[in-house]
Amino acid sequence: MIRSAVTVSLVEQARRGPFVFHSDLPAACAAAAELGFHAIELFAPSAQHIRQLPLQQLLTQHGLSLAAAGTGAGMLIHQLSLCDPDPARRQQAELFISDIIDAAAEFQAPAIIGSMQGRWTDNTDRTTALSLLSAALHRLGDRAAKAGTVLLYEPLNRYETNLCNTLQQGCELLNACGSDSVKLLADLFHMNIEETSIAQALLDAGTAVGHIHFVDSNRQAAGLGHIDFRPIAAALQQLNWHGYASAEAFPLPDSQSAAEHTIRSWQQLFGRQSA
Ligand code: LER
Ligand code: MN
Repeated sequence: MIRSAVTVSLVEQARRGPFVFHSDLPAACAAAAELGFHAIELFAPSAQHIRQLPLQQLLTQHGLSLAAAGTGAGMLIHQLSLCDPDPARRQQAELFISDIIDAAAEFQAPAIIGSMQGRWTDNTDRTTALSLLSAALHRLGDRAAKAGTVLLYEPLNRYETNLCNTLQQGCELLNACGSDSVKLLADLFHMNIEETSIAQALLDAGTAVGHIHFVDSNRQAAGLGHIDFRPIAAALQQLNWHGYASAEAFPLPDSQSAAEHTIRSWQQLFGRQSA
């Protein structure tokens, strides 16, 4: 079953970021439930922040699940990354992520590594950066497995990382990392920039894909850009894929409309498959 989720950011520094709902978690949960979403995906400043929220109460009240928790605040607020040339900074990055893995696991949800992967630079060459990332993913995958969940690793487009831009590169990294507990996050916005065929890339990656960022070419809600979602839905159906299609999109023209467009597209594409 492909379940629907919608993003909520509680990170002040990400106010202009691609999240459907911002700041007000109770209002976001109420709106998500009202529209029929199964879950929310949370982008929070830290694990400590997540633990201080009345998250369980809100999820229970609205019959929602937690689909995943992002870790990008570690980069956005603290400029941390898993391939920083400074070992102490790398350790801080790993600690920041492992705390979020544990906090999300309390809700049976995985953490996401996107921008926290970092990039290779003049100070860390590509091979070194990829091996640092691979080793960190292995340890963090173990951490997730111990907490009863998985870890999601997200290839990003070339303007956001120079490590892995495609699902194929993501699969190679996961093979090198050698942990069954790390899955790929397929973000359709990044894939629209990097893949030759989004549907074929999903078919090729198959069971390595654990989560989808369901969004259009212009990073607006699905249906508001020019991605043809029909071959993507057909590929997922062919794979008998199970997981969340989670709307990581700009709140355009506003949060409520972006959420409405998303759920309408989700119902047209996946509603029948998922009934
Ligand atoms: C960043 O562009 C992105 O897609 C996020 O999901 C990564 O944290
Ligand atoms: Mn994404």
